[in-house]
Amino acid sequence: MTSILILNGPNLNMLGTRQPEIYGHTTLEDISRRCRDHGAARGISVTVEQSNSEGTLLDLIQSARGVHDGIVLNAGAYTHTSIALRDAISAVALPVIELHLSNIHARDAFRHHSYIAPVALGVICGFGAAGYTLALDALAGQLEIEP
Ligand code: CA2
Repeated sequence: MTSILILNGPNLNMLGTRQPEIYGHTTLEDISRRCRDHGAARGISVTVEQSNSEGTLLDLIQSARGVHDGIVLNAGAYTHTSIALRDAISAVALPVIELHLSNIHARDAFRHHSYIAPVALGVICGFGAAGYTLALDALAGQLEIEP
């Protein structure tokens, strides 16, 4: 069975509790359930993880090799700072979709640059929680799984 890891970075555990005008009302648990259901309907196993720690995110990316077929990564603010995450993605050699709930290009200038984007298969941003299932479908398309 195809397996996809959805990896969430710092502060995304607070989704649905604060700043709903930017990040919406949906909690990470809601998103996880939707993604697992979306995957199950397509014969894809979906694992959702979140960590506030850059080191744990690196460990999860490294451990994905041989276990998962692709990664949807919302690296949160580490997107704009972490060369280490970029190196881990390059090394793991799995298709990675960079995802953001908000349109990072319509926000602060420091959010316009991503260290991840050049090593990602593609980037989805600005569609809120719906972006996660869009990313799953995009990965499934790349992995040649029927929608
Ligand atoms: O739009 C996204 O998904 C971001 O990755 C979210 C990050 C931000 O640093 C990126 O530039 C764009 C921030 C996540 C913070 O999540 C919160 C959720 C609820 C309440 C407060 C913060």
